[in-house]
Parts: sequence; C-alpha cells; structure tokens
Amino acid sequence: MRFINPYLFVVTTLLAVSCTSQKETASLKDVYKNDFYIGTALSADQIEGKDAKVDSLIKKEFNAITAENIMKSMYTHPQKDKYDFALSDKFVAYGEKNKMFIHGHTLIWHSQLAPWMEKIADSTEMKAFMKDHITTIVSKYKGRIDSWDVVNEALNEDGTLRQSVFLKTLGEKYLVDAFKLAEKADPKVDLYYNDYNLEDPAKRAGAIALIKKIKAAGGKIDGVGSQGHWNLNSPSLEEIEKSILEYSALGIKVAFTELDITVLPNPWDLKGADVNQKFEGNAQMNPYPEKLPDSIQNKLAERYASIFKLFLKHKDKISRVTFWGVYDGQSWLNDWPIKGRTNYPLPFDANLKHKKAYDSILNLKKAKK
Ligand code: 9MR
Repeated sequence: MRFINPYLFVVTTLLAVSCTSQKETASLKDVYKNDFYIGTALSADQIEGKDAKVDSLIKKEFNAITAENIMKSMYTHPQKDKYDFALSDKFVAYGEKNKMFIHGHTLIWHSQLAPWMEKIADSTEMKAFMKDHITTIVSKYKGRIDSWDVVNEALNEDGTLRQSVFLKTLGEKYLVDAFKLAEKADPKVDLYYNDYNLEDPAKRAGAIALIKKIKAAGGKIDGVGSQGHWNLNSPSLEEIEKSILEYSALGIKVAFTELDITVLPNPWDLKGADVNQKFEGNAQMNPYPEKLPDSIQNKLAERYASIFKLFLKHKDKISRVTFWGVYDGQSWLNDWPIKGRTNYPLPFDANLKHKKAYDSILNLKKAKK
C-alpha cells in the first residue's frame, strides 16, 4: 500500500475546492464592474425566463440587457393605431427586477418594419409616423429605459446615407428630427446612433459627419453604438482604437452594442450585418458542425482577450459592451449569411459552458489583482 501524507491530502483537496468555487463565483459583470457594463441580448423566451439554466446564467454574468428582436417596430407597432407592449413590458420589468442597465433597440430602422410602415410614401405621413412612434414608445418607458438606439444603420459602407424609406420621404432631416423627438419624450435618457462596420475608415468618416450634423442642428446625441459583428482578423485593433478615440473626441460615449466574432469561412469577403445578404451553403462552408477545433478555440480566446485589453485601456470612454446573445446556440450567426451552420461566436457554448474565450476575458482582470 502506498503511503498518503494526510496533511498534503487535506491541503490539495482544499485547494481544489477553493479553485473550483472561485471559478464558479467569478462573473463577467463582477470583474468588470468598475469599467463598463457587460450586456447581453435577450430572446423572447429569455425575457420570459422560460429556461431556468439560461436565466441563472444571464443573472450571474450580465448587468445590461438589450432585446434582440421584440422592441423592433414590427413587434411594438404592428398597425397604425395599435401598439403591442406585452413583451417589452416584460423585458423592462426583467431588467428592473435584476437591477440591470436597460437598453432600447431600436426606434428608427429600415429593417423589420411593420408592413403598413413600408407603404408610407409621402413626407406628411412619414412625419406623423415618426412623431407618434418615437413619442409613444419613449414616453411609455420614460425614466425606466436607460438608453435608446434612436436611429439604426442609416449609413452605406462608403459613408453616404442609405436610401431608406425615411431618407426617401423626408430627406436627411429625419435624422435630427428623430433625436429631437426622443429627447422631448425623455430628456434624461441617453440617445445613441447605432451601426455596423463603424471601424471602417469610410463608414467611420460618414458616421462622424452624421453625428456632427445632428449636434450642429441642435439634436441631443449621447453616444455611438458600434455593433461589433467582427471576425477573427478584422477589424484590426488599430482601427478599433482609432475609432474609439475619434468618436469619443466628439464628446460622446462609445458603446459596443452587439459584439460577436464569427469563426466560419466567408468566401464573399462579407463584413458587417446586413440582414438582407444571404447565400446558399455547402459542407465546406460549415467546417465545424460538431465541435470547434482547439486551434480555433484558442484563436477566438486570443482575439477576445486582445479586444477586451483594448477596451480596458479606454474604459473611460466606453459605457457598455454587450454580446449579441447569451450563448452560441442562440446566435443569429448560425443562420447568416448562410442558413443552418454551426458557429461559435460568443463566450458561452451551446451547452451554456464557458469557453476559453470567457476565461481569457475574465483573466485579464484577475491578472491585475
Ligand atoms: O439577431 C437578430 C436576428 O434574430 C433577426 O432575425 C435579425 C433580423 O433583423 O436581426 C438580428 O439583429 C440585428 C440587430 O437588430 C441590428 N444589427 C444587426 C443584428 C444582426 O443581424
């Protein structure tokens, strides 16, 4: 029989127990609590707390929430004279109950409009729509929602204004009007312009010009929301850093509002998040249907670590970092730009287990202690 030193046995057992419990009690929101909010996007089921395991993960890890879909106009304002706040009421109540920062997404966006809105063809009708829509929704949650995406995705990739139904009917004045209406309905709430690919130089220049114009015309704009639908290599850390500096030099907050990192191939060199761009798939385009290889898992962890290191460097300029979804299985990136793939863009996997990416984000803070 081998001799077991009883002292060593007790010490190693205690150490093992304390390491496990430390890992289990640490959370993103706690370690980053003095830096910026750590948010997530909730599906309708998550707002209703339908899955107890997901629910406790959300409460443990995040202190800010965005509704992934249910506050878009087609859901909140399905008919001209009918609003539906059933789910958005539950969303706001969820955030309040859990003392979370509550972000409203989104008021004016060309996508996911109700069919009746798409038919609006003249400026009088569009003006009336914007006034009623923004005033009704922002006033309803006055003092309860902390920030709003007032306008979402108004820019083309070259920095010019998108030919949306709003631009076509009202001209570019719709932008400042939207911010003014939101401010009137809740003067204290933070108002954001939100878009993807905001680190690309041309689009960034367009966004900066847009924000300056809104300010010059007397609109209140408190922040820019960079969605952060990124991949393993792009955008570069240099472009992300330049963007943080240039946006914050306008005197506004910078938030990363929909962060996720795709690990899947993209032969079309597609960037961003234009939901209308969709393609047919094949097996080559879905290389990891069962499991993410360690080499890519490590790359993802390194990419997240370098991004969060940069965020920490500029924490005085950053208000919030929100992941677009709670865990991989829920991500929109399983269906965009090709339907039915298996992607791994978030810190939690399809079984809700934390990935290396999660540890790498958490460890950046632990190392500093
Ligand atoms: O994640 C959302 C997905 O479930 C919806 O089908 C899609 C439809 O518009 O919108 C996704 O969220 C988008 C967000 O609202 C705005 N920026 C791009 C996001 C990803 O497409």
